Amino acid sequence: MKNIQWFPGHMTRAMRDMEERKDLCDGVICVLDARAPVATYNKNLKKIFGQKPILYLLNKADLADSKADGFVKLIEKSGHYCVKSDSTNVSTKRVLMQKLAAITAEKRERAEAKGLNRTFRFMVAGIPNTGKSTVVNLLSGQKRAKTGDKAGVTRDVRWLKCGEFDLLDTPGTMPPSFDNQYLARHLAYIGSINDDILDFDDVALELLGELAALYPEKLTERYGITDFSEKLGMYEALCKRRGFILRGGEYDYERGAKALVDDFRKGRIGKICLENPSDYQGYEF
Ligand SMILES: Nc1nc2c(ncn2[C@@H]2O[C@H](COP(=O)(O)OP(=O)(O)O)[C@@H](O)[C@H]2O)c(=O)[nH]1
Ligand SMILES: [Mg+2]
Repeated sequence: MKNIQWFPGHMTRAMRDMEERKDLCDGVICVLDARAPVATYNKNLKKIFGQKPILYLLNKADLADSKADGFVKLIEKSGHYCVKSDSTNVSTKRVLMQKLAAITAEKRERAEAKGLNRTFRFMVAGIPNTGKSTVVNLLSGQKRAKTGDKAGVTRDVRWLKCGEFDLLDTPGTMPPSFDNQYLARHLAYIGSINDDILDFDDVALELLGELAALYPEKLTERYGITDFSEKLGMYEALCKRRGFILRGGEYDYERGAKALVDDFRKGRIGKICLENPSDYQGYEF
């Protein structure tokens, strides 16, 4: 598969804007994808956060299986707050607000002792398409921040009032280069990399390979795949099952690839975690 690299210019500006506003913030909400917590963790952002308290959200937890719980433990072990979240579900709001209140409780008490009633500020950061704007909208109770199921919807930083907190919605930012292409592919599967620069045939083949290793039974259930020995064979079985055959009898690989990736992103293959916490014991978030 071709190497994946994606670092558009607006991300450099976003990093600078975040750096400039960091000192105003009492903490950071760093949004990861529960299906790929390691791939969606951006070490470069951590440098911006410095010593601020970090609440990691393992977002889209509704699409992930119980392996995500192992990552909650790993992140807590690294000394940070962590919760699984489905930010499309209104009941998540209460859980997140409670967490933010707990993180700022000490500062609040100190302020109140001085007779001050101040607002606390959090920066909402993370790589593209993990759900940052959705989280901000959920907490503010308004559809103010534009969301969309693709990378690069938010282009500018923006403050939004969320009850007693002010949240800074930020554009997704990537590390300038991917030294681990296995993890970079996870970002392609979940839609964090602009689809326009991806070769979908490649993405589909690699995704099939990973799903066959992790969840063969789900591939059988959805696509009738039973022979996992070869990626191309699985790809063709999928096309056959879904009737993606061109005139002349050739497989319509393009439609097959789109259907697979779309099914994966929408959770139609089932609840999936591409990474295994047991492979990342001792990993520092
Ligand atoms: N299933 C599910 N979808 C989510 C969740 N959070 C966000 N989304 C969807 O993911 C897509 C990207 O969300 P957006 O907030 O624009 O991501 P951003 O690029 O990080 O700001 C949108 O289609 C959202 O509806 C979640 O917790 N669960
Ligand atoms: Mg956004």
